[in-house]
Amino acid sequence: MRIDVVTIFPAFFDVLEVSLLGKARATGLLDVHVHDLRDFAHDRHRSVDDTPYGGGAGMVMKPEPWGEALDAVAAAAGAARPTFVFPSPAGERFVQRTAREFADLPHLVFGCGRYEGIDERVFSYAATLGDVRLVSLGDYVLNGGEVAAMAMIEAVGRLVPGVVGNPESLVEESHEDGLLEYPSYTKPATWRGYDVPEVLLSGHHGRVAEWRHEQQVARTRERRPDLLAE
Ligand code: JEH
Repeated sequence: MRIDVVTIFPAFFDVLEVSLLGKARATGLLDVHVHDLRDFAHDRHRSVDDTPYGGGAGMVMKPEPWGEALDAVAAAAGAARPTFVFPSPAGERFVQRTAREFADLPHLVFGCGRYEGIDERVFSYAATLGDVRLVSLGDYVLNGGEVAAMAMIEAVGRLVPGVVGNPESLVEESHEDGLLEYPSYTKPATWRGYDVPEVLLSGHHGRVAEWRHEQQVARTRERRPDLLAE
């Protein structure tokens, strides 16, 4: 899978080298290219923002550098039409299903906005080059698209076959029952006065499975009742 990122803060993506995905990049499973939007701004100050038409607070990202940047990544990718992903507080929610969908695509381009966002015409233009998705990480306000793009790249990247070391853990995830996970323990059996639940030491696989499921339901009711409603 090829991933391009367009941003005014390329350094945000340096950590991709050290994370779980760093190895996948080294082996060529993930081909990630990060581009500085300012390289596509040609005025003396390499401006990427301007005041909003109609008034209002803050600045909006200018369309011209975005147009050039998107042309460049689309051309570099060749014939196939990429999927442009713009992290946005006004986007559809990014969920595990979205990650699975993106993991099946050959080419993702993440467009990271800053300020109050990107001139709306950029999304219309991108739609002439490929598919366009505006996607939100969640219902809270970030300062830009970079942190959201990073989370999405990690969620998508680990689903690409060969990227995650243990494919068994992915199989387990695909059998998700819509409940929170059960609690996990490892040695020692007693630590600072806290004991591992007796049932886990019992060797009764049936009782362990039953206990874990009860834990899942109880925690889901307590922490995420919205999941039980579905
Ligand atoms: C934020 C891309 C580009 C900040 C505020 C506003 C909210 C009401 N989950 C996410 N949160 N924020 C982003 C995101 C994702 N994905 C995100 C971005 C950009 C993604 C620039 N910014 C900063 C930014 C305007 N407010 C949005 N509104 C619903 C709370 C109030 C207005 C726009 C852009």
